[in-house]
Amino acid sequence: MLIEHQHPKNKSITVAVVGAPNVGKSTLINSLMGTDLSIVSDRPQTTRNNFHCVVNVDRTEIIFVDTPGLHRSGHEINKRMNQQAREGAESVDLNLLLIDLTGEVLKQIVEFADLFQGELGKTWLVFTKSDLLPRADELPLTMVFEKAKTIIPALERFFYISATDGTNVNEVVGALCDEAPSAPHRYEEGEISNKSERFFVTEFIREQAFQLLKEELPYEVAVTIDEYKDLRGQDESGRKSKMSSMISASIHVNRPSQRAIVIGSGGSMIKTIGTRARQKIEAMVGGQVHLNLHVKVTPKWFKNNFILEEIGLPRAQDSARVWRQPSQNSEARS
Ligand SMILES: Nc1nc2c(ncn2[C@@H]2O[C@H](COP(=O)(O)OP(=O)(O)O)[C@@H](O)[C@H]2O)c(=O)[nH]1
Ligand SMILES: [Mg+2]
Repeated sequence: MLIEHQHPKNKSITVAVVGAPNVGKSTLINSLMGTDLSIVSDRPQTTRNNFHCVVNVDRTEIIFVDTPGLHRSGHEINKRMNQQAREGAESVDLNLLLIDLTGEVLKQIVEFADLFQGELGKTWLVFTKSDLLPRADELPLTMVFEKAKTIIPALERFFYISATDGTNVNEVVGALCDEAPSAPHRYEEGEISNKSERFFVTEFIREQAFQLLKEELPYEVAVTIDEYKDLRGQDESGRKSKMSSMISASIHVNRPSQRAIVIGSGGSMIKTIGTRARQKIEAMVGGQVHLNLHVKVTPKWFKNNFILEEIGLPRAQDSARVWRQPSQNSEARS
């Protein structure tokens, strides 16, 4: 029997979506997937981990790797996020380097080349947010692209798109399908990511906290799972459980004053975060979900290795806090 994902006509391509924070990487991926899997906000550094989002077009599997935006920062969490971005662009067939047309275009390209450090493989330049400019089609983008190639020689071609109104998005997808080599699919039908539902549950909770507390709470929120019971297909005393999952999660904040903000007066804010996150989780798992949220003050969680590992950010190459055995000399360690 022929297994569908090994059909001889199948093609598969893995594409890292890279660029500065806030250029629209996650928005583009969501619009291609037709579902809001990757969380989006109008503030930078929303995406913290790299992960796969799988789109199938006829017999072509396109595996998009969403990545955190590369940016300059000495903070431990940011170093780890940059590491995720660099690793996301490793061992892929192609990179889409997204550049925000509403910002300084060449500066973004120079900055990216500078921060990426490693060797960038085959890359296509994608100018984004064309809907925000009145005449994007009249911009001298070919000239900009030629200039960009002198900075990043791996650049092969360019597109300009709007993920919001769909301009040229199909052209990019078509080009990716043409580019895809013949290969068995890496994901089986119906699989959409390499990250677990558990991961997306924490993302959806963080997304609501971000969206609802824009002004008050900048980035100082992390979400961890305390308990996750998957009840799908389980019988309880002979009857099928109505509930799909029972989930307890903690929202970590840095300071007690932030805890009060997340809880809100009379618990109103945490209730809204919970309700909205639960609706997205229910859509994902396809059933009723019981979601229990706690707000914990975990001072400096963004430097805490335990929490960082828990939210999928292992140490980066340039991590500051490397545990060293006192008896070893530096040569033996390196
Ligand atoms: N007008 C417009 N806004 C966009 C477009 N793409 C993304 N955005 C907005 O830009 C912000 C950052 O998007 P996001 O996908 O989170 O960026 P990321 O950090 O690169 O993943 C959000 O407010 C998006 O709604 C676009 O094509 N047009
Ligand atoms: Mg993102």
